[in-house]
Amino acid sequence: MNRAELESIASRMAAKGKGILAADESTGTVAKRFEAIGLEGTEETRRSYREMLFTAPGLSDYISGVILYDETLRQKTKDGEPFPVYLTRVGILPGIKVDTGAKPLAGFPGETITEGLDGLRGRLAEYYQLGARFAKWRAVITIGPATPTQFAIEANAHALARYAALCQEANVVPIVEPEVLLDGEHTIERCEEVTGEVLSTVFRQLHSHRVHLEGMILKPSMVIAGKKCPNQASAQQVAEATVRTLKRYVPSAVPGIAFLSGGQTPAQATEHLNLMSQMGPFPWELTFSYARALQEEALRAWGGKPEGFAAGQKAFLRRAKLVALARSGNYNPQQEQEAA
Ligand code: 5MM
Repeated sequence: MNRAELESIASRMAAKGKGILAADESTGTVAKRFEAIGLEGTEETRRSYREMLFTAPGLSDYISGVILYDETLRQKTKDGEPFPVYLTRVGILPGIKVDTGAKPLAGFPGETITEGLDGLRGRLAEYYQLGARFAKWRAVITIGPATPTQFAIEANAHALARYAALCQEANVVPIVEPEVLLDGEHTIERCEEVTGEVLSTVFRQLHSHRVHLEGMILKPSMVIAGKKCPNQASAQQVAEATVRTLKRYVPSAVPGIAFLSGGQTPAQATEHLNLMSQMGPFPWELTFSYARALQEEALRAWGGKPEGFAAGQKAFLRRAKLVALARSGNYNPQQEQEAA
């Protein structure tokens, strides 16, 4: 493990004024996203969609790193340049999703365990050769009447920590993503309680696995009421509860916290981040690692058509700019009305 290299990559990922684009949707998830615009997911449609995003002019003003999927890491621009080589050339760090998905946890109905540890050491070595400098692993925690169980939290935290240790051994910065789903009827108070328990367990496991905290990024969900909860919290309440929870459970040695958007609308995810940024300074950089909130508008504007390429890039850059402003606390919700 080269601690200096890990720390330098982690601080570039969390660079001020920028954030991370999560474009690591697996084939099945892309198919679901493309369905919304009536497009079939093929290797070529996935490639051209990613090319539209990655080659948006000036993207590196807002984006420090992009999380790729295995297939995408091996694909090329239409000019024949491998995506990780292109991204590196324009000043954006390429990363790679290395988990193989959340699968049912045997004996624990309604809960999942994320798989992908077998063979991970070898895959990380290859990914590093292909240009990846950071990785991502997502654990999924579901809030329900009888979940999450302590066992599921512990099992997922253990897997996250094993993954993180293997990444650092390969000089790859781990993004540690324990997502508490916003699906369900739970209140914001229940989400705060569960998120606290999850973060506390994750950092205990990271410590036990000797993970170098200065060389990792945490990717948490925000503390938010379940989608079906009749009492939806205000944006201010979400920001306060999230910051309070992070202050309680995330060690100050962690250089960056990059939120996932989790199904919030682009405007909500932007506003929440903005409010939190205004509550700083914090011991860690507070930033974003959004997939849906950054891509939703771009996907629709692109529409899967070659003639939609420029419109897709325009919509994408507009949202990336707004989220980057929010990351510095300089976003104004009125900007939602303005065009790119
Ligand atoms: C929670 O999902 C991650 C962040 O995305 P959102 O901002 O949309 O919540 C995201 O990186 C996710 O892990 C990828 O989209 C990959 O998902 P799949 O389901 O394909 O592994």
